[in-house]
Amino acid sequence: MLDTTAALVGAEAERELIASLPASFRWGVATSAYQIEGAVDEDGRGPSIWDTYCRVPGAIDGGDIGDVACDHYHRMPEDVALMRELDIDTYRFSVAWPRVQPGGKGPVNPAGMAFYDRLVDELLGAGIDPWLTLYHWDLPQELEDAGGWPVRDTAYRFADYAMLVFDRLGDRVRCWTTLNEPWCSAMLGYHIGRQAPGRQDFSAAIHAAHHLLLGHGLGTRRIREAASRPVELGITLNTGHVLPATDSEADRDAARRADGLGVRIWLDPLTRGRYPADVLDDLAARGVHIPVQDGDLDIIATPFDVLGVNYYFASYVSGVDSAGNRFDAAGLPVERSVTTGRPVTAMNWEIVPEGFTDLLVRLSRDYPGIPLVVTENGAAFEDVPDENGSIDDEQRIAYLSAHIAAVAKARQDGADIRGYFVWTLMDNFEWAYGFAKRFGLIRVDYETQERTPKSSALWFRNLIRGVRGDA
Ligand code: IFM
Repeated sequence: MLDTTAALVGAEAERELIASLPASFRWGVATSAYQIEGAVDEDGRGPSIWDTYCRVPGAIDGGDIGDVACDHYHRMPEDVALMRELDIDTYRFSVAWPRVQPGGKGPVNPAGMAFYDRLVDELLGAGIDPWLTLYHWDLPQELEDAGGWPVRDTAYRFADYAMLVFDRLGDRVRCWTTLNEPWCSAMLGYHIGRQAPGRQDFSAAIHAAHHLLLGHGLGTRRIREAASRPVELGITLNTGHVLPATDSEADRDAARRADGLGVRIWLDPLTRGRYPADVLDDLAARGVHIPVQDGDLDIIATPFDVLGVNYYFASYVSGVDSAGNRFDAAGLPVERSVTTGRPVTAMNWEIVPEGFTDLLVRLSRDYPGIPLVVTENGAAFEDVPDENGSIDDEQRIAYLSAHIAAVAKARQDGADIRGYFVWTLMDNFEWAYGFAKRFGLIRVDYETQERTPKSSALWFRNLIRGVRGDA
């Protein structure tokens, strides 16, 4: 039900909730390769679907492109030193597949792999635990040219690539995430077309979803078999938290459908080895079938150790259009986003911290026995530097405080949550929104590449110290 009355619980209550987190709680920041690295033509890196998509006229706001981004490829030691100042214990980053295996198959590119080797050593030297994501959306272009994720072979290519990285870094990296937000890869990339590769084919998106899951399962199995020391394996989902705009049957059905494609089409096969019956029915009604082959669901349901949860907002859906129709011109059931009038971030995302609590509790209840880590949470705001260049980003601090408190509340309500990572370390390339949307704890001046910690960076460091008891 749409509810606009719930408000933030208030600073004092938030502080108490946050203080209830255990000293052992894992604290970190997250980034991804294409969003920060730059150096797209260096040391043998091949093109990815994002290099291609950014060159499509009109695809990226402001015509921005990730060729240089935060120049992290050349400034990595400086960036790790900044992380150290934050007192985080974990840094979640992704490996660029086209940097270590330029065409998506074949031998490793030693120069590209060497970058991640240096990064891992730099992190360990700084006392920071590396948390490695294998795939954060930058598919090698050659694999897209061969059909991309809608094609089954891509899942096998992904597992081979995962092993190349594991063989090199598995002696020092304990935490491995196979995929980041496969919903985005499948739905935004192949159905809605608002992310690379920018295709608009619903059936292709559903095939992509299955092959992403298959790639996850194959990669998880191979890493587990090869590991000679303990590893923590997982996947990160942006499950979203979708609520019906009203209690009407049409709105509840729209929310069920959205939840089907947002949450259950991923977590049911991952944890129960089957796709949800209602999702299969909905797809069949649209003439779409998941290309499951014998044994796939066993592979997909390979046990994993941690579910990464990325949360930014809750959404409300209606099952009727503004004229009250339940079907659109193409005969498809209506699923219309509805706003509630709450405050929004610069992304126009409504701020709903209590939705975070509900989501985490729901995930723990419906998919028990899997520890959760918040692998991304954060907000873009219009940061305004003062005359000295300082950024007093109170809105971001308020957002983070409310959401960390929401995590603590979910723990009190029984959810097994082990850590929280802010999205993101520093302002970076926000995909189709380009560089205009700033999520960072650290400001980046894209002209000079100067980094300036915002007030939120100091606030986050003090929060971590307080919870650890070493304030
Ligand atoms: O920047 C993205 C990130 O790459 C994936 N999760 C959401 C973030 C904010 O949009």
